[in-house]
Amino acid sequence: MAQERYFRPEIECADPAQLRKIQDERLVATVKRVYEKVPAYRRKMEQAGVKPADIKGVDDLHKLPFVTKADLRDEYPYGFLAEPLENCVRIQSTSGTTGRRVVAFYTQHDVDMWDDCCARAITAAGGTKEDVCHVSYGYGLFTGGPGLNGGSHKVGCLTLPMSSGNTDRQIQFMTDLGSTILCCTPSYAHYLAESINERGQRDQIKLKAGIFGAEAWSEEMRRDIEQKLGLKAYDIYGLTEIAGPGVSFECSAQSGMHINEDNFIAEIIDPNTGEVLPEGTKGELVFTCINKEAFPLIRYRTRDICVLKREKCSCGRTLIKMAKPMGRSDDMLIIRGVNVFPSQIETVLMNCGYPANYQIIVDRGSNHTDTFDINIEMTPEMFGDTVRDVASREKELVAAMRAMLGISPKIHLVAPKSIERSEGKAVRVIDRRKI
Ligand code: DLL
Repeated sequence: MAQERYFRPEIECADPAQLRKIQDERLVATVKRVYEKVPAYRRKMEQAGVKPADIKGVDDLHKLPFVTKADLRDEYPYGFLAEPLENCVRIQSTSGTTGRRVVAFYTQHDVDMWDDCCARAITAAGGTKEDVCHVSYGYGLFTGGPGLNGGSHKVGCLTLPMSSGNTDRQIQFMTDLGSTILCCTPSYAHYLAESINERGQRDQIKLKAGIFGAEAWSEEMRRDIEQKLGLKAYDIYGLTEIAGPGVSFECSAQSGMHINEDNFIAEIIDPNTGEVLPEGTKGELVFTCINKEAFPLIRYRTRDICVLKREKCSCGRTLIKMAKPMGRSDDMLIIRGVNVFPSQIETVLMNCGYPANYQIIVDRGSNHTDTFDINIEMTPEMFGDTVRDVASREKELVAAMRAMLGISPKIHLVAPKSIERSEGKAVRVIDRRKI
């Protein structure tokens, strides 16, 4: 690890008590600053009866009110801005598919801090200045492309700012320029893997690592991509409101993502009561930014359902780890009264040998009960099966889904490549009940 430029053992492998001291100091300073500079925070804190002097460190964090996506929308665009606009150098924004966009502001300090987080992630995936880092996350308002691009520059990799789409060009640059690290969503990595193998170009690619995130993906999907592309796949997590990718990142142990705790404090709460839950308990992830100037959100509710664990990692890092989020609490489907996460469906499909694409369709039937259908692509080998073989495969899948979910979907095996591919985050669920 000695020559890796963005491995920071004094932070990443620090004694937890030492890290806590940094967090205490930064939290106190941040709370004081937002109270003075952001009327929306002052109002919220006054309503909760808390003053900056009540916050002496992380132990007092629970006294502060939460910030939700609805708060950000109400205060759009400048309501949570903690710096004069003239000190800001960038915005990034959420896609706004479920309502008004959220705009996050960055000063140069904030961009540098975020790039450092992504540089740590690339370094943890084995990246050095010898690497060719192929960034196929979207560029623009989405944070994926700009974040990994900045991290790759800092590490000193040769950076290929590909953005998403145009699969032919992606594969051509990958082979011509010898890309060694691929950064994109896991669903796009899976699509690229299929395309590369179909074209018989697997032995022309030199990928050794993939940095995949921005959507929930299963362990089974990880193994499938690793095997198809001959690389080691690392998870990366983040969200626009907090920074973008690099809030947490996976290391060689591949057993959860280390949170950059010198910049972000993580908590797990009960999503119904808001009560803080002990480490190791499943609940909603909440983040507090302690090293940001322009948009330092405090106790931001992510809606992501997840578990935190602090353990000595084989990589040497002591930063707390978060498990793979199993989905957002607002992604959770309630079908005929049963809670269903798309990631559970993906696990069943991968275990049963269906590594291709799928889509879940929920609707309200004529008798007002929910209908629950899953379209699943067959592999090219299965496509030659007889009608009877297909029917028996569908029956097997219904049984496996019932065992995992407790309810039975209607399964439809469809032709390979017949479900539309996404170049960014995959669209796994169509819920027509809301329309
Ligand atoms: O997805 C930032 C990002 C870009 C992360 C590239 C990783 C790589 P948003 O578009 O604001 O930001 O979406 C944030 O995506 O709250 C999670 O629900 C989900 N998400 C992000 N990373 C992961 C992951 C970017 N590794 C929302 N696993 C988050 C599961 C993830 N879900």
